[in-house]
Amino acid sequence: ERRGDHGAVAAEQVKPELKRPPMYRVVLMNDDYTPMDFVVEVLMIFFNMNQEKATQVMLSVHTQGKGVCGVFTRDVAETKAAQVNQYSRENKHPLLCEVESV
Ligand code: TYC
Repeated sequence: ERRGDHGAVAAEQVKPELKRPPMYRVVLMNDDYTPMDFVVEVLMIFFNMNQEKATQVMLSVHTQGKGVCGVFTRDVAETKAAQVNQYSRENKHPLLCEVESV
């Protein structure tokens, strides 16, 4: 059966199965107070980066003002951003993580 073709009869009423869901960027915002080491730790814990990659991304956010931590489906992006913000508040840092659509 052809992809997205749910049979000849229904073919014109039924949408094809959409393979690519909308994607969302998880971005980290710079601030003047969160320690660099904490940001690196966050990137390693929540975005599975190694220390070298996490350091690169942290420094890019530090100099550019914001930076992309990863691109995910909506639920995953929202969950990661919420986890980062909760972890930052628990540790009394103002680090802000946001979600934006790609
Ligand atoms: N600007 C912070 C400092 O100088 C470091 C920092 C980097 C903070 C990235 C937030 O998303 C951030 N300590």
